[in-house]
Amino acid sequence: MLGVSSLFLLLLLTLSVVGFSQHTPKLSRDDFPPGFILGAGTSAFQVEGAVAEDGRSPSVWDAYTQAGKMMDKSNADVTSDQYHKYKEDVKLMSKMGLDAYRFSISWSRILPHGRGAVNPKGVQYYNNLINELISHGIQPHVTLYHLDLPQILEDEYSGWLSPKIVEDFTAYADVCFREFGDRVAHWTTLNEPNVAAIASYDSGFFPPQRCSYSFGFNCTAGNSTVEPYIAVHHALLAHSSAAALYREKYQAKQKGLIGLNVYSFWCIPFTNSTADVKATQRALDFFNGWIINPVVFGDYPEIMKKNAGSRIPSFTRSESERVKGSIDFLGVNHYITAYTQDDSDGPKSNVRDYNGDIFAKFRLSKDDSPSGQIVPIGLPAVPSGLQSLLEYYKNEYGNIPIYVQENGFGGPQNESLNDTARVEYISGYLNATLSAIRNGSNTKGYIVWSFLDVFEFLAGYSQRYGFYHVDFEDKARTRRPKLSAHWYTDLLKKRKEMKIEMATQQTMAHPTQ
Ligand code: IFM
Repeated sequence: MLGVSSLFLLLLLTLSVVGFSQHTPKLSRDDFPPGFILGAGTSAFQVEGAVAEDGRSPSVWDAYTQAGKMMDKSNADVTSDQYHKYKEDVKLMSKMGLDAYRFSISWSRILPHGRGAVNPKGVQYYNNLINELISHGIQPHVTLYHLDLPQILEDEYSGWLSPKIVEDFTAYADVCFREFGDRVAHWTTLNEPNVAAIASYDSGFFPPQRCSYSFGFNCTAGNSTVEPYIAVHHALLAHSSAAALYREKYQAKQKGLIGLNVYSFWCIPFTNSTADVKATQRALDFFNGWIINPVVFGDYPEIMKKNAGSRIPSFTRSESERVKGSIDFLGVNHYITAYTQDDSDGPKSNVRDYNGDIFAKFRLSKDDSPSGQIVPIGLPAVPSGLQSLLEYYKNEYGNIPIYVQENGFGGPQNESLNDTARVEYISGYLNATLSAIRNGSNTKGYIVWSFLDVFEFLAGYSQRYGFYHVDFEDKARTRRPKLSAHWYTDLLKKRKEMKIEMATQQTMAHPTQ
């Protein structure tokens, strides 16, 4: 029989979670395999601010935002100010019980000229951040490049369109491995090279805003029929060169892993017609296989080579050998499932951009009107899409280790702290991840986008993904936890209490049992 004091304790425990009992995670950390990483992430440009401090030079995103090109005219000059508030942020992460914080390094903070002289203050900042994380028991998962190319390299040789980027990226990676690799066990070379190429060189939404007049928006130069393919080609060569360097020079001593990230769409046929089923496979090859086939098999998917012909570069034999097997893990960013419909009978032209080469149309929901391209973010949430995607990667790519490096819910600018939609979203996708693992997927971690509200590349400050609300009007950039932060904390930390709570609820519901 329970004594009065134990009953009181149990009542207290029950009351302490009653605030989010509706959203109490059904999952607990114990459901995941031992060593499974649960974390949250951001990226340098989106979160640091301090864009002109301590020797940092501008990136292409500084030039773009400062020229007033964002729809909301915003820039990231201060954004969430993590450069000055990293200690406060790491405390919050630690209070949440995060296993890992995924962040990226700003290339132009480390190498203000893009290459050559290292900026000691830049190195100091990342040393401070990494040390702070480690002293709080949080693993740093580091991405070397998250869209923020030093502007100086764009001006000098057009950045990712030139093969010169390979050497400069490798030299930058070398500095990072040398300076931080003794404490970093998870390196990701590039974030979303597929979306970066489409957005920068096909539609021209992102800097350097290059596209053909007939395919993109407001570009003054570019060629959407070839440049997306060229940019990805150089990205893959840069990735594999940095990975080779890491493996030859650092891995044995530092014992870390190196991976590459891909923005991973899931596609399902709009109807079960053979044409739609084939179009769906085509879309998966174009979106995801574009990046993953080379690093697993050493070449682009056959359908890409067929449809793009001479517009997609070829790997030489030695390039192919270097690219093949150049990842220890795959980083997966997942937000979208699209219904995919064949479009091979539509009007065809010999002049096609990357999107046109897919011969497919997309809808985010069955009732949408079809579009020739899918936007990289959007609703509705389809958690089963992530499960299917992870299982597809298991089956198609030899069950490679995977970290889900981004998945999260974008709320409106005036989102309330009671972000129940985010709790539901993340809980659904975590359950989907777990189902994939139970079906044999080698998924090793799940990292929520984002730890706190940040500057969004497409939406500026009009969209919020964070566990922590940031007041961008307030000079202090005050952080306030949303419901989702409490919920994730519960999932991460309170498993014992959760079990007691469940036992209590049962006792209370069935007192005689
Ligand atoms: O904020 C972005 C991130 O930089 C890249 N992946 C998608 C996120 C949400 O839009």
